[in-house]
Amino acid sequence: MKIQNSVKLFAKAQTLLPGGVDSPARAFKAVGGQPLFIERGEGAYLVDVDGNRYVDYVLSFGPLIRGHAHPEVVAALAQAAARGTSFGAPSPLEVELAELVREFMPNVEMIRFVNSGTEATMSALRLARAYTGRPKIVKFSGHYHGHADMLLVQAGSGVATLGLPDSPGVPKATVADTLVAPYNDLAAVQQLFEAHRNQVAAVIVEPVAGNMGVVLPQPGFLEGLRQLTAAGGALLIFDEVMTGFRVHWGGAQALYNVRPDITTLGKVIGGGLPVGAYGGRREVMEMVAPAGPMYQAGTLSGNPLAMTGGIATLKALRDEGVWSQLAETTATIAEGIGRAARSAGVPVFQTRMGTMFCTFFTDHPVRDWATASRSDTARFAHFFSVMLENGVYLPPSQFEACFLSTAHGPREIELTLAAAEKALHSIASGL
Ligand code: KE4
Repeated sequence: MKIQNSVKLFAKAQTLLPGGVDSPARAFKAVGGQPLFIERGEGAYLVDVDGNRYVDYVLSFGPLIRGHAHPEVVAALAQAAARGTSFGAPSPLEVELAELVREFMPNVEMIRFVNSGTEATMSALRLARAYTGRPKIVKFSGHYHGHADMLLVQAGSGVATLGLPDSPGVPKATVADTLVAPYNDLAAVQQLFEAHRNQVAAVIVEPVAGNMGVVLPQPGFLEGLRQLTAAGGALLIFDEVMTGFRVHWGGAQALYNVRPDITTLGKVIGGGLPVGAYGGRREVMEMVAPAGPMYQAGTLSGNPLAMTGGIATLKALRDEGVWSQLAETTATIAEGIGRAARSAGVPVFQTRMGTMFCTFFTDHPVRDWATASRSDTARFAHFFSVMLENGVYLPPSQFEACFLSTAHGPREIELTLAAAEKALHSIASGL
């Protein structure tokens, strides 16, 4: 595969951008080689600057559920841009997207749009602390909620991929109130509540974990968190930045029928434009300035382009036929990779939910960070590389999720499973 233009660009990028990228998750550090520079996206495909085409399962790490450059999304964005890109004043588009979100997620009675998932979770925690008057927050190891200081503790995604102990530059005082429990371990959360009685403002959870690979909640876990937080006077925050409109059209809260107090969103609700949001029960959200005293603001919050991208995307997801098609395609691909692994004699543990899936290179079930982190990352790197050589672009880490779009169809399934066959037999033969 010729990649000399990417090689030239990466050499130059490294003199201008730390590590040559604008997000560590793209750096290929865990899979070897170097990042490919992308010239354009087309439906289910990426095309790099050397003209190589790949079936794309990153989809910008989740946002592009309608695929790259969907004509309806592009046309809507072009029209919106021609009317002005940002007003520093409210626009009808914020109202329209807020109503659309509430149509899919009735628990989100009120919402505040921001510009990233990080801003959403950072603001949600400030809100929980303001509402409860308490200092502590509980998160789960291997969960990633963006890069706000107080959440960079035993985080997933790029932090886990790079094997960082956490991050320098985060003062101990800032994380003194961040408590960590293993995912799927209700007893551990109970112990934290007992050890810090009346101190816990909120539990924040990825209801389906997507930043240590895809790891599902054990039966009763989310319901247990709901009971524990209600009994302990704390708020339950579902970080659905990734799972929102991905594991189910109503998010994990619809799938598992658990009502969080606050939901954070991002990715799909911007259709590929920079966006985030936090929302939830009206009495909680009315703490947020200017309705209430908790301050949070943003120059481009709710900007017309991000709102338009979200509206053009969510409107297409109203059709339940879209969901059954997406879930069926996801299952076909995941099951096909599983069959190829079994026929090659390579042990894998596969997980999927809705339009997200993951192949762990391990011979035991994965239910938390401790079990996910025992995966054979060298085998994953080998799998990633052979898939890439055969025209399939996966997230460059064992600890990320693969995503589907409505643009992935029979041809993409065929290409993907043929590549998987080669990759898994290559692993088996030790090539
Ligand atoms: P952003 O600040 O990157 O928009 O969102 C942070 C965030 C919050 N919550 C969850 C559950 C998330 O998955 C994310 C971001 N996801 C990663 C993918 N693992 C973004 C990729 C990247 O950092 O480049």
